[in-house]
Amino acid sequence: MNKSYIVYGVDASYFTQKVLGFMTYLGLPVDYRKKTIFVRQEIERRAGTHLMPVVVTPGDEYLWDSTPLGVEMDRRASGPGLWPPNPVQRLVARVIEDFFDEWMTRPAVYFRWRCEADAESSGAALVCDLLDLDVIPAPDDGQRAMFDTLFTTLKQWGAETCHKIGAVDKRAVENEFMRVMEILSRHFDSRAFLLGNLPSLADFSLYGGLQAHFLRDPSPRALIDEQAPNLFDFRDRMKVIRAENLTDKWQDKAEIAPSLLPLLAEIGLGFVPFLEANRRALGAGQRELSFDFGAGEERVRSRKYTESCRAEIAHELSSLDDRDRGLVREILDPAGCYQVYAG
Ligand SMILES: N[C@@H](CCC(=O)N[C@@H](CS)C(=O)NCC(=O)O)C(=O)O
Repeated sequence: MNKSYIVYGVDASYFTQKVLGFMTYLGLPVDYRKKTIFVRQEIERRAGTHLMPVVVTPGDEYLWDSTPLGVEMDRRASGPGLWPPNPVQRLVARVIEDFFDEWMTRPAVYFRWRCEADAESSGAALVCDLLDLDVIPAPDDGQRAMFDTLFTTLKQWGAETCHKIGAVDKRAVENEFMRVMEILSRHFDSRAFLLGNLPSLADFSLYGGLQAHFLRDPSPRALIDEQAPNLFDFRDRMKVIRAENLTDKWQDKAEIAPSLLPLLAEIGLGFVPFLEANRRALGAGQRELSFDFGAGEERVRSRKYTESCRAEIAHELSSLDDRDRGLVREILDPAGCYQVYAG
């Protein structure tokens, strides 16, 4: 029996870096392998998904989906836990984690596939990982044709995906992205993590985005370097943090740092109205919806998975006692982020 957890993914993948980040933090033995086109079919057959990463447990179970994986791996590791113990902080952590997973993936795909320089560096590196190559094959190399074909396919996929998720207008995408990065950088002026005194799953979600995309792809990296430099330190801190070396324990506090409130306001501005519109569209059985992502109405695909994440958070909110729900309301309502989970 394999004693390690095999993680199949690629370096330039948001959720692969998120999962590698929290599994390493938790001290679980990880055997990271590239999900190349040569092993892909078998993994997808066993896991029942084409998405990555996929984790194969020492007991040969095939698991995927980073949020439930975080919960499961947390259960298997004896660490400080990936969620704050305080129900108010935990609920806010879930909202923020979901924002990174479901909304910040939009600029990630946008920069990677719509910005030429980013596609040529990180996009090409991703293709190398998929083909199990160390470098881009030279033009006269026998593997070059396969590289070119896959690269073209992925660029097309990226361009289509940007339209499906409403990440097309450069100004709208960059403006929202940079507002969020600047807020986070200011928050990390005085705090090491997003909530409380230890990293939560929300921190690993942000880490995954930075490590796989925003500090790897040249365009977002240059913007962050200029205007949100604390994110480099945050990424570096998260990369080496190990639960076993920590002397701190989670403090059971309902407190949310004032520097995090602008992030909640930002979530209330774009993501929450999308969650509401998406829910309405799905409720009416519509596969598409119209939404203004900052550059006028666009027709985009409705997203069932995103709605299921919203519903899970709503369920958690409904199971809080009246006092804690009231405290959550005091934090989320002024930001416009309460009703979407309360209804
Ligand atoms: N909800 C999943 C999302 C996984 C996901 O979207 N992975 C991306 C790579 S970062 C992927 O496989 N994309 C390929 C596709 O969308 O077809 C998770 O949290 O793990």
